[in-house]
Formats: sequence, structure tokens, C-alpha cells
Amino acid sequence: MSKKGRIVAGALAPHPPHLIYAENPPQNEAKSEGGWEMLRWGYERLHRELPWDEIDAIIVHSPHWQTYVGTHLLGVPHFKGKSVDPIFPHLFRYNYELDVDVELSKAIHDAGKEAGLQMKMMTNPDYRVDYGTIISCHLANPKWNKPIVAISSERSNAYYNVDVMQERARALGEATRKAVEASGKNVLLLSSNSLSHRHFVTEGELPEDMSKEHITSHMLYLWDMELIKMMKAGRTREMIDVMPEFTANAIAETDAGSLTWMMSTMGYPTYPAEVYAYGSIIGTGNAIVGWHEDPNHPVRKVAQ
Ligand code: 2X7
Ligand code: FE2
Repeated sequence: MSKKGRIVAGALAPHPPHLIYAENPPQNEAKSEGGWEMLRWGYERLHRELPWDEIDAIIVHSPHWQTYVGTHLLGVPHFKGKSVDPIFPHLFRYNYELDVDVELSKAIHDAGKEAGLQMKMMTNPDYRVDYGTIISCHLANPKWNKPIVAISSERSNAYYNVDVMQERARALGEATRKAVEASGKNVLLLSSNSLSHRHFVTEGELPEDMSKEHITSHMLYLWDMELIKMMKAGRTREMIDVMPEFTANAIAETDAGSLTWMMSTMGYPTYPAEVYAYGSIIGTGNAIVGWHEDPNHPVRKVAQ
């Protein structure tokens, strides 16, 4: 029998363009004096703790690839282009080049179809990959030395409501897991989203002036902490059950279904997650969090 594929880890990997701007990688045209260090150092620790030798591919679900008829997946082996954030073009103008594991994308597409979901492969070689996908993949793995599978957010919350979105994200997660297991590959999952998502509507002269950065409101901070407490305690089923309420109250980017998809793909872990960082970016709440399959990972050992 061929070997069963595994999900070696999942990470909540938010994508504010500010983090790339602050890093000054060669791909980004805009240059900064730094900023948002706690979050960037959190990403560095996440990167260090992932078992890169074992990882064959990264699967990312992004709120900024919004498809209104079904779930789409990148279906071309290589993409090259420039990604510009429409709201923050002064921060993010990024020249990207990335490889796609088309075989795995197609397997997830087929598994989703079999589960009754509407699925579509994106086969346009000139397609401009969304900035959520690019930023989360860059921050989790700045070397870009692993192929990715990128999954869109099918916005059934727009046509129906958050509950329909949740149900479909759960079903997509189950299909993703089946496809990964059958593929024999080991994967890292990324849920590319912020938690509370209320932005300031104005920006200071210097975007990276950290004396101006704080969460938009105490209420949003409290909601973010409620969710993070559940992650730390391994209460992920409960977290997904309260997700519609959290999303509505925290005006959260979880409306895209990314975190629900990831938890469902991972079979709702009951072990504690490692929280690498929490911080605000232009007022939004962002957590970098890892769920590690390895029972010997320090965060899991402490709980035993
Ligand atoms: O897309 C984003 C985001 N999710 C959070 C903060 C700032 C900008 O862009
Ligand atoms: Fe976003």
C-alpha cells in the first residue's frame, strides 16, 4: 500500500501587507524603516519550528481570492507577476514568482466535486495571484522553495449567510484532508486571515510609526482573546461553533471561511496550539498560531 499523506502542521497566517513592507524583501518595491516587530518575529519563530524537510507542499486558503461561484484552485505550474494591494499600493508592490503543485490542486478539486461542492481549476497562465496568498506564503516561507496549492474563498456568506459559508468550508476541509491522505504527500496548511478586522480609516504620515498602532477597540481585543484562549486550550470544535458569532461581533476576516476550512482539514485538533504572536496592524487584530502534528513538539509536551 502506498504511504498515506499527512498534515504536518497548520498555521493561522495573517496577511496584512504592512508585514512585507516592514521586512523590506527584495521582491517589494516599497521600502520602510521597519515596524510590527512582534508579529514579524512571531512569523520567524513559526518558520523555525516547522519541519521543512518533511513538507512537500503548502496549501493556503485566502480571503482575497473571492469567487462567487464555487471554490477555485490555481491550476498552472508556475505564476509570475506583480501584486499590488488595492488599498495599500504605497506599501505593497511585490514581484512574485511561485510554483504550484497542480497534481495536488486537482486532487482537492476532484475530492470537493465528489463531495457535492462546486469546484473549478484556474487555468489562465496570466492570472494575477491574490495578495493574501502571496503574503502568507512569503511570511511562512520566505525562501519560496515549496510548491503551493492556493484555494479561493467562495463567498456564500454574500449570497446566503455565514452559516452556509461555514458548512461549505467544513465540507471543503474534509475533501482537502481526503485528497492529501490519498496523495501520499506531507503538507503545511495556512489559514490566511486576520482575526478582528476593523481598520482605521486614516493613516499617519509614516505607516510604520509604532507610536500610533493599537487595536481599534477594547471590545475587539476581548473577542480576539476569547478565540485565542480556545486555540491554546485545544477547544477547536467549540471555536468553530462560535465562529459565526465571533465573525459578526469582531467584524472578523474569518468571514472568508479560511480558519474553518483549516480546522476541518485538521480534524479539529484537541491539543494546544502554539501562539507565536498577537498584535494590531492599522487597528486590526492578528495572531500567528501553529498547530503541530508532532506529539513531541514542546507546546504539546507541556500539556501532557
Ligand atoms: O488585508 C488586510 C488585512 N487583512 C488586515 C490589515 C490590513 C490590510 O489588509
Ligand atoms: Fe485581508
